[in-house]
Amino acid sequence: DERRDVIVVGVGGMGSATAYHLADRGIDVLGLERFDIPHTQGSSHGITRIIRRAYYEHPSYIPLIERAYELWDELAEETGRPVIHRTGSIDAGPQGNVVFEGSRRSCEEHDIPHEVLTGAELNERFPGYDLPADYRALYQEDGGFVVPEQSIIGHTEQAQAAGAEIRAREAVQDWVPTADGGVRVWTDKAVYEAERLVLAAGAWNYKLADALSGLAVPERQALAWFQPQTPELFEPETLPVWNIEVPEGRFYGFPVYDVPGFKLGKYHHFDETVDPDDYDTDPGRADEVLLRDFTEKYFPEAAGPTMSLATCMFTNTPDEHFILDTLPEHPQVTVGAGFSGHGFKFASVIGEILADLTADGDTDHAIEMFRLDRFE
Ligand code: PYC
Repeated sequence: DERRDVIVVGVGGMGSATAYHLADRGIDVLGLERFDIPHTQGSSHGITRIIRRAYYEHPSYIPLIERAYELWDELAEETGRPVIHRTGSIDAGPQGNVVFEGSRRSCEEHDIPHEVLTGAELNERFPGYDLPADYRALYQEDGGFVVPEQSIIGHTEQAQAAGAEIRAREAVQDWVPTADGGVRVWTDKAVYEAERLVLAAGAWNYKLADALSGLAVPERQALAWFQPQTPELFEPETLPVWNIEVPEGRFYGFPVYDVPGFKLGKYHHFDETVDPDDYDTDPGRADEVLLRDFTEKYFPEAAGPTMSLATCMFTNTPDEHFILDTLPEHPQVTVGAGFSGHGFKFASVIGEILADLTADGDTDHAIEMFRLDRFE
């Protein structure tokens, strides 16, 4: 095989966007995906991912989310695919809680329009919710969800249209730097060479870079979809996406879309660190019970029969902020890793950032917070 400009490892949420942005700049890209495009083995399946401008995790994410929204709208327009839906977002919890207070801080610092509601006001305005009356909720009208499978397909189509070659069912096994500053990559089917390498392999990234050891740790998650008893309260028009902290933990969820059920999950579910090649991918009774108990208490009209269950993975960093950088020992290798359960909404802009780091060695986006040297 001839030498490529760039090989992208992993053509999921982040890799497909990166392949698109590189190819769009006229760069010769080979994208390698070990499963299918799209697939359900990693972190980019399950039909819906929250997108929100109210960013309780840190105000530094706001400039990135603004660009992510622009790029999602462009992708929707250029491909005709329904990749983004606006429902409004709710970030709520007991008074003083970080989900509410952090969201309010990010909105205030960045002049993002928002409304503050009590739990009682929230329950009245959006009657699918049944939160304690004295909770605090922040409503932000631009919140909603992105559709991971559609965006992977859309970015892949766009990448291919711009000349990228994408190969699925081909697993990268190893890579080495070459004497001339490039890389050699072994898969289960072939050996390739390239000037640069992008690691966008999600939960598998730590197996491809020693520098990520202990810094991008996969964790098993579970999702449930329950049939609402009062469907009209749980439609995209009537139920904003939500992040809510309660004494049982931090949960998140969505109106009914595509799968016929109200979808929810709990952050860090059972705190189970896993090997992505060897863990229990089958959802079980304990997963279902945890999510049903929460639903019965806080969204009682949604707690009808189970429609679907699934598992997926988070890949957590120690501070739960992303890793976006080149490898210190190997500047020809770019990494996008450790999205810690809140990355998909940014996939459109992560593709642009990883393309910048790969093509130019740097980016105009503010990514200081995401560099590897913060862990030193
Ligand atoms: O970032 O809003 C979010 C989110 C919801 C579930 C996991 N992450």
